[in-house]
Amino acid sequence: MVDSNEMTINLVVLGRTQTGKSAAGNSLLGSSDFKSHRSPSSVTTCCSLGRSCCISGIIRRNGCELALRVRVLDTPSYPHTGLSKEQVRDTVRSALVHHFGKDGLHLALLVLRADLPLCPDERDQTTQFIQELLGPTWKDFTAVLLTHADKAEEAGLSEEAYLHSASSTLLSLLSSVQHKYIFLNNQKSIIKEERATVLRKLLNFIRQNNYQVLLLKH
Ligand SMILES: Nc1nc2c(ncn2[C@@H]2O[C@H](COP(=O)(O)OP(=O)(O)OP(=O)(O)O)[C@@H](O)[C@H]2O)c(=O)[nH]1
Ligand SMILES: [Mg+2]
Repeated sequence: MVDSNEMTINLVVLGRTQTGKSAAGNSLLGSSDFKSHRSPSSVTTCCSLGRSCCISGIIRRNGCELALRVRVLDTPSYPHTGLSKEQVRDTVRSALVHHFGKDGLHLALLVLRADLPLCPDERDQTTQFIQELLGPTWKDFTAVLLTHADKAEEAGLSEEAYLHSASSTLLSLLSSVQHKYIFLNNQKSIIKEERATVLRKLLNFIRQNNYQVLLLKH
C-alpha cells in the first residue's frame, strides 16, 4: 500500500517449529512483541500481528523519502506439537484474511534454520502447506529466511561457502523461489543498520514482483 509519503509492507512468517519464526518477526519489527524461546514443545499457538513504527531512510520514490511501516503476522508452525495440520491451516488462513484481506500480502517468509540440513520430505511438507495457504502463485510471493546464520558462521561457513555445501534440496527450493533468500542472525538483538539491510532486501523482492500483492479470500 503506497500513499503520498508512506508505504506499508505486509509479511507473514511460516515454517517448522523452533526455526526462529517469532524471533525473525521481532527482528523485522525491531521489537519483542512475539514470544520466542527454546522449548521442547511449539511455543506459538495462535497468530498475532505485529506492527513496526515508521522507519525512515529505507525507501525513496520519485526522489522523495517514504516512511516505511512493516506488518508481520506470526504464526503457529506446521508441523506443530499440539495442533493438527487442519487447525494450523485454518488459523493461519483466517488470520491472513482478517489482517491482510483488504490490502493483500506482499511476501510470505519461509523460515528455515541455516544450521540444519533440509531433507526432501521436510521441503515437500512445508512447500505443500504454503501452497495450500497461498495458492498456485505461492512461489512469486515467497522468500526464504535462513535463521541461525550465526551458527553457520561459527562453523566457519561464509554465505557463499554455505550455499556451496548446501543440499540439492535447499538449492532447488531457493531456485524455485527465484533465489529470494536472506540470511538472518536473531541471536543478538538486531541493530538498526542490519535491520535496514534486511528490509531493503525484502523491498527488492517486492519490487521484483512489481509490488503485486496476494489477495486472500476465505
Ligand atoms: N543462535 C540463534 N538462535 C536463534 C535464531 N533465531 C531464533 N533463535 C532461537 O531459537 C529459539 C526458538 O525461536 P522462536 O522464535 O521461538 O522459534 P519459532 O519458530 O517461533 O518456534 P515455535 O513458535 O515454537 O514454532 C529461541 O531460543 C531463539 O532465541 C538465530 O538466528 N540464531
Ligand atoms: Mg513462534
